[in-house]
Amino acid sequence: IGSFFQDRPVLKNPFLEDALLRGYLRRHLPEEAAFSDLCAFGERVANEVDEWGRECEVTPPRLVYFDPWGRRVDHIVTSPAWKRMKDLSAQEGLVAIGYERQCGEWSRVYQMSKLYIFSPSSGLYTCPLAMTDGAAKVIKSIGVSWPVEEAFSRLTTRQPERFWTSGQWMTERQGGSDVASGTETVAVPRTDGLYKLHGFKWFTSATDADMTLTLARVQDRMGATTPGSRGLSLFYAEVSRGEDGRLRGIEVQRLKDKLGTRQMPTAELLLDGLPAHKLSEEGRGVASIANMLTITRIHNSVSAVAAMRRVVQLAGDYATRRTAFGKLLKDHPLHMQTLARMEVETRGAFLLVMDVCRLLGREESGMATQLDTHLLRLLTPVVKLYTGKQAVAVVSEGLESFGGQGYIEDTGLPVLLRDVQVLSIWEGTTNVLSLDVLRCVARSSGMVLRAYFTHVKSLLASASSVSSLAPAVKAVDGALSKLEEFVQVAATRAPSYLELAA
Ligand code: MFK
Ligand code: FAD
Repeated sequence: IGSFFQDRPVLKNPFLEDALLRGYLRRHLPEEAAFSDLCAFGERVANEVDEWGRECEVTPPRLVYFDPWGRRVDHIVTSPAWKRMKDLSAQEGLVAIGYERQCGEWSRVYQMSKLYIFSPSSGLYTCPLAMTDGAAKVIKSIGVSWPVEEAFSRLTTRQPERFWTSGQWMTERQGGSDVASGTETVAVPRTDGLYKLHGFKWFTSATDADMTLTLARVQDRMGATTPGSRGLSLFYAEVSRGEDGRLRGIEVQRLKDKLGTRQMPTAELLLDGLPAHKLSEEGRGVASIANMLTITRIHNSVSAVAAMRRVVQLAGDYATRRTAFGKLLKDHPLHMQTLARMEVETRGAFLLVMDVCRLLGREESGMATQLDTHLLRLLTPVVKLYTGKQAVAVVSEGLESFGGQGYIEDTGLPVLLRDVQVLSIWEGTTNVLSLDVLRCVARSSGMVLRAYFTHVKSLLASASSVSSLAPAVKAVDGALSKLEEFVQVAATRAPSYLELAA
């Protein structure tokens, strides 16, 4: 069988290995404690958690419909590693940090840095965490009071035994992008002020969640509902079991058979009288869940750039171990040019993502200027759509840098590609987010875009000594001169889309 065996690429502490992350945090993060925490967590990810992530992939969830005696139970069986991820997430404060605000306006940067280190090793546990964070954000924006104060405290706790995750059930068979037309689920008022939900949710991820936020149309006494966006309201429901062991008001129709994200259950759910509380005013469902979309889209972007960083790190390590044509890959200039291009894409994406996290932190700690608020609104869809696409390109290139081994399942590399493919689809596809950008530009009559380009121009001016930035300055000037034209395009295209949706 020959005597040569190739050394595998080694995952080292992803915090210590990431000079850009550490440099960025050194410049901004005031708390030394946060540094120590990230360093210790990076060690844990490399030495312990990464294995669990692999275990989640090779032991995917399965659905048990019936107990041995024929009773319907709809039990989603997940791996022990997936359960450990839940406890770890609480202990490490992966949601809590964003709400404890230990680092003031930089708390979101701290939290997202931790998730960035965690994400490629997390066995997709970042998905329930994103929705959990999004649900906490919605509750906070609506007001932490009955009936959701207990839920809020559980979503944001560091105690594993109290920690809850949340789902986000929006998509129905007719429409995931156009939820305004696509939502058929109805909410029937009960005499005690609660509602019963009836409908079918076509995609529900991390369905082992303890609660969910979802959209439905309130039925009047005649059983009629209001169509379109203005008929949608936001609901909070707990996922619980009755004394008979059955899920209350839910039947799990089946689990999806997916290209990737296989570590995590994604189910089709029949809502058959699910007890729920209405959280928004009637007809304000989409606007009320928008805060969740902002948070989950930022998490999505963090996961995208984290996957890029991981493949670059592993490819860099492999280049020091693999020999071709008599020298290590790292000594082949053409190979290193490929890795350098991946590195540049990753750095650009990282800085954009972190800037959005910074803006989120400023907004939440009351430090945001009007410009910050506009930038956060504009850049959230931009960063999500850009990094979602870019991650597929970079991770795909990254797999090639391992040659044939990049295509082999048990190296743990192909899963990286499978899992990034979803990042441009869920939480708003690229085109839908592009239209969201147009909507945002049109609604502010271009003010938000002008603010953005002016901001970029001032950043470029502060680095004017770098002559290679001259083309960028020219491009920004060009964009500013065409702004009025673009706003008109946005104003004509965005409303037609909006009318369509209504
Ligand atoms: C690893 C990380 C993983 C992350 C977790 C992933 C798990 C998977 C979870 C999912 O995929 S959940 C499903 C996600 N679904 C989407 O993202 C839906 C994509 N479609 C859109 O985003 C559409 O643009 C939208 C549904 C919002 C269109 O709905 P409408 O009702 O036709 O929109 P309309 O009428 O323009 O807006 C209604 C209100 O919401 C307006 O407020 P006002 O009434 O006060 O004017 C809008 O301004 C507001 N709004 C809409 N989008 C917003 C927003 N506000 C802030 N930010 C936004 N992005
Ligand atoms: P469609 O809306 O039918 O879109 C089809 C195509 O048309 C897309 O390319 C889209 O960009 C394009 N398109 C649509 N409208 C326009 C337009 N106006 N202009 C131009 N192009 C347009 N949803 C949840 O609610 N909760 C979950 O937990 C969840 N988990 C998911 C997990 C996975 C693994 C996947 C794959 C999806 C999940 N989803 C979930 C659903 C996801 O959010 C939707 O699939 C997504 O929003 C797209 O909706 P759709 O599938 O109905 O596609």
